[in-house]
Amino acid sequence: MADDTRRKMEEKTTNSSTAKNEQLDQHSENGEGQYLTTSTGVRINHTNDSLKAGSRGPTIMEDFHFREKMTHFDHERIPERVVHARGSAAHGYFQSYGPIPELTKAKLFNDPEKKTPVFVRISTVVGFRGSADTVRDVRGFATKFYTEEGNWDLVGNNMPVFFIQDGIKFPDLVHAIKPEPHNEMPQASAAHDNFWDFVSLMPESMHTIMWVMSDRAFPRSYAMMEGFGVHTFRFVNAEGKSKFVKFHWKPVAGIHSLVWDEAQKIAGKDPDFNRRDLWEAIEMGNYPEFELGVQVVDPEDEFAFDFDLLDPTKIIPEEVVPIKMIGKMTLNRNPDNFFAETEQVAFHPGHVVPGIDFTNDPLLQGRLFSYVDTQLIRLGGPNFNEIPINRPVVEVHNNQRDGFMRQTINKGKTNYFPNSRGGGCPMMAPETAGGYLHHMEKVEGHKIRERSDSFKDYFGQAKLFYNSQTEIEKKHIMEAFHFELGKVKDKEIRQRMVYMIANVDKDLAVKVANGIGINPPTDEAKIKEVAQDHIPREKVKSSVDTSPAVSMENRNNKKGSIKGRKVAIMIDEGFDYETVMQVKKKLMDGNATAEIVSKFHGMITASNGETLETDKNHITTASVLYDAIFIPGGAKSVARMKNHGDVIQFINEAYKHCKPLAFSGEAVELLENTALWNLVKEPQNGVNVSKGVVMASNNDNMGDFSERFMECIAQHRFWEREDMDHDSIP
Ligand code: HDE
Repeated sequence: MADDTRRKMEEKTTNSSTAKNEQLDQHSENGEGQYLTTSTGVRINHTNDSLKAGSRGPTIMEDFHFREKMTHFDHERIPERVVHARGSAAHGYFQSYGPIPELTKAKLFNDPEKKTPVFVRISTVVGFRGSADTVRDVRGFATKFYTEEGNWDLVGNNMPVFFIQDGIKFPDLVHAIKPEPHNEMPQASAAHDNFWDFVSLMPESMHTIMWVMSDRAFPRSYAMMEGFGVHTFRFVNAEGKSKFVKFHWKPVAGIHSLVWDEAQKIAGKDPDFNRRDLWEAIEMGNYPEFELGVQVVDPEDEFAFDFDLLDPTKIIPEEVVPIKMIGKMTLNRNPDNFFAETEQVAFHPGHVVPGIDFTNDPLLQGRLFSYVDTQLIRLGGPNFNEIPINRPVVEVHNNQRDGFMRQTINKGKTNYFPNSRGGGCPMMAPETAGGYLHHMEKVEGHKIRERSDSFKDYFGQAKLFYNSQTEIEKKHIMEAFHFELGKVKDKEIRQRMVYMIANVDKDLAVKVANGIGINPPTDEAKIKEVAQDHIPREKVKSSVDTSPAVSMENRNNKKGSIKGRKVAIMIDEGFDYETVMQVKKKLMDGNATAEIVSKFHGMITASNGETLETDKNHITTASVLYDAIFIPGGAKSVARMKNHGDVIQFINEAYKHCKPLAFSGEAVELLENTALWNLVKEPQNGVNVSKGVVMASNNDNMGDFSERFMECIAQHRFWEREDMDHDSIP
């Protein structure tokens, strides 16, 4: 094939968001309309009975179909990931906002016309594959970009910092946080003695601990959480000039979380909550979108901060170095097969393309070893890059050969380099042909096992994070410590943790101590002792004491979008059809969804004779699975609902979790039977909104009513309710 034709063909396949889909299709199978066969293609005539000597006799060895079917089944499981075992994934594409050649030569960023295919896997860290989605944990956010220069994996998390500063401590961290070795308890939870024992001896973990104690640890939706590359990476441009970069994913739908009580209940009601939400959003065409941003630091400014850029327990506050948005990712297709794609995808921070490079962050350096190593055991050998989901969309040519499950049939007589018998091929690629060049960083030093002093400010940014939270977020952090440390049996560990927290914030430490039956931290020497070799930061020009950007409330409560939210519309026989249709339409227009909830499944007849089918009944769903609740009028419907304990509990619980509620027509009367009646103002004429409860006793202003309800949904939560006395709420 002429070079030119080949190049054009390659461009055609790699220069489109469907390139990966087309490649995957070549490996797909669909049994629709087909006969059942053995793995070798022989058609099977009967699969429900084994081959026996007589219908009541023993099964005979000759039954090749039985043996093959059973043997394959016996070997179906592979080891789950040692961390991030539970995940869900989606296909999509990334598109750059415009060329940034001054920053990087990576082609995926330099052609805004190009759609680079991606596969994204989002995961919890600690729980096993079958654990629940909504546990308190960091979420993994791993993206494989199938670029025209090979695969780039951005293997990040939904929190911008990590627990440890050096990769060598990772096995200890993971052992400490996973269930305890003697009894394998607790599952998918950090709330146990081993973990807090470790943390209480590891001051460097305190910044990340503050993030994990915040509501970021249970995102409302995978489409509503941020993502971070965590480490400082490098961009390298065509002139070989390098700049430091931190990667950020910003969800277009805004950042929203659950509340802890809700998250725990969801873990029972629907352990697949986030996974289902992602799946359904994509099936409905409500595609999750994330903007990719970078914070860029010139090499001259490497030491301009009050922390070390190589320290993965530190952020660069957005107020110090603003984020430049460079592109957007859209997730628009669910995987066809969970195992083949989501389970077998193999990420590796070392998968980079020209224009992206590493720094000496010792955590990143540790990761560069671990990821391939782990795939060797998990996926059974060195050929995991040949599994369809892992293949790049560009051709692969090298002298790697053989190994378990080799797929490629390498032609030719040579499998070594240099060679003359194969015409010197495959050849080394000069930089002009896209050959990867490592950034020529000058490095020299003594071999030494020690931590740089510049990493030893363990508490400065933990303080920064805490001081940047709103009052309600601070309260949630305190409650999280009450929960986590309240589950720790060893009082010495609790006490040590209280002293550790005192290094972040004295007032918080006292509040935590009070909640867990421990003495407040009065001994200054002890506070210093747990801080170990901590060296407080020295303020520099770029220092800040708060960073509003790290508070979800500060950055989000003005967000106008209702995209991706789910609303329960509770009805019964005789409901008001028109208002349901009106509110439903408004929700659909904003790319939110509505589910009709009633006592039983089936068709419900409205007051005007129209019917609606229920999506969920009171047993199959719960208020915790929705962002908001709407109850329309209809005298008969409301009269029936007044006597349903489930409806009353639905309302009270949604109120307790600070969610928007809306009542129209006769439904306002329902409030009499709930704990809300005393808490909200009596409805006036027209539409009345109080603490996120929207009420209209008649249907005269339904346009306004729906509008106000949408605003409340966009706001997500009404924390002012939390300051009230909740004792009256069941
Ligand atoms: Fe990972 N990590 N990690 N990690 N990590 C893995 O690789 C590891 C770290 C992250 O959806 C494993 O294929 C070490 C930071 C994600 O498949 C393993 C260290 C960040 C995923 C591994 C870290 C991450 C993993 C387990 C410290 C955020 C899931 C299975 C030196 C920037 C990827 C696997 C997926 C998975 C090792 C720290 C993110 C064992 C040694 C920091 C999102 O290789």
